[in-house]
Amino acid sequence: MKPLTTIERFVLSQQPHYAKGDLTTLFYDIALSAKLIATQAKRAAFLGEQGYHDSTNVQGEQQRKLDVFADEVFVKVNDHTGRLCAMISEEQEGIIQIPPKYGRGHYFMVYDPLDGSSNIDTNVTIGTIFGIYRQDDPKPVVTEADCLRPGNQLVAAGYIIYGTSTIFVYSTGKGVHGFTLDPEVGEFFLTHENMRFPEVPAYYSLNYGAYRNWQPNVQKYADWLNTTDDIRLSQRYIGSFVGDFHRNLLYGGVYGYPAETKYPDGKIRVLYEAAPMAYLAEQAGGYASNGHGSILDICPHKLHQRTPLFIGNRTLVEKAEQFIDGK
Ligand code: AFP
Repeated sequence: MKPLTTIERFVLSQQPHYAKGDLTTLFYDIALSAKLIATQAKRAAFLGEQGYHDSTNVQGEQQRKLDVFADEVFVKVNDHTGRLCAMISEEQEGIIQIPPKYGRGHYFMVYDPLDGSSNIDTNVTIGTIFGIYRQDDPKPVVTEADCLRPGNQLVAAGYIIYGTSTIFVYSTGKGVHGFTLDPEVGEFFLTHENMRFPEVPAYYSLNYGAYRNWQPNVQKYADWLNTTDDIRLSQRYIGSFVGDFHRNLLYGGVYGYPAETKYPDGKIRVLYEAAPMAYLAEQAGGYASNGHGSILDICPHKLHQRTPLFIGNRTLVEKAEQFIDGK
């Protein structure tokens, strides 16, 4: 039998000797949140937890019941641990302040509790994305100025994919590692150590239904992906960023969500979607761009700012930049 390494043990083993264990414990709490969300997603149909909630989020999107549940889980698991000073969620307009009675930690977390939520009721892959920043001197009230940071200041990022199994993928700047949940014992075990985009990519993932709404240079890039003899790629698009990214990380490829008529600034949010995934992509030997430059260099000027996004194998993302920006 191979050694069984749990996620906490692995995170701990990668920390410097002076670390106090806060980041390790934070990972434990994120893993717990993931287990709760995975369990609820599996039971949603018979618990009456599928379908829409009677609320809309800051983006004006009608929330699904599982969006609301996942967001509540993240808040309730993480707000009282003393590890965080604030949180920012896709589902909430403002900064989630940690109640003073719980004590403020030296990290703040950005997250999308349930990505790809239009897939929930069809039993298709969904995910959670998170990023962690350090806040060395947390004030009593954390402000937007404290939180609006570029992805190149992330100290950790990851995602959880809820598919045929639940997999937790993360990086603390020392490679990208994946852990699969054993649902019977409730533990994440190391299954994918040091994940890297394969050199030869297999897939491209863009929503070709939006082709007519893309700018001509994006259309030319999409045509190149379709027709080039340089490399033979197949098209796969789930409509769940986490799912598309995970497949492309394992087999090589590029995911793109360009600007389009409906989303002139792109659809993907900088702070809690694009930046954490860009951090993972670079740690796995890939790259993420808005078509002009690195996603990790974008310092958002508002919490829910969107961006066009191309992410995956560096060669394919740089090709997008060549078409879009003439680079
Ligand atoms: P939802 O969480 O609202 O389903 O959005 C998911 C997402 O942001 C991303 O995960 C998908 O790749 C993308 O939207 C799908 O959007 P289209 O349906 O426009 O292709």
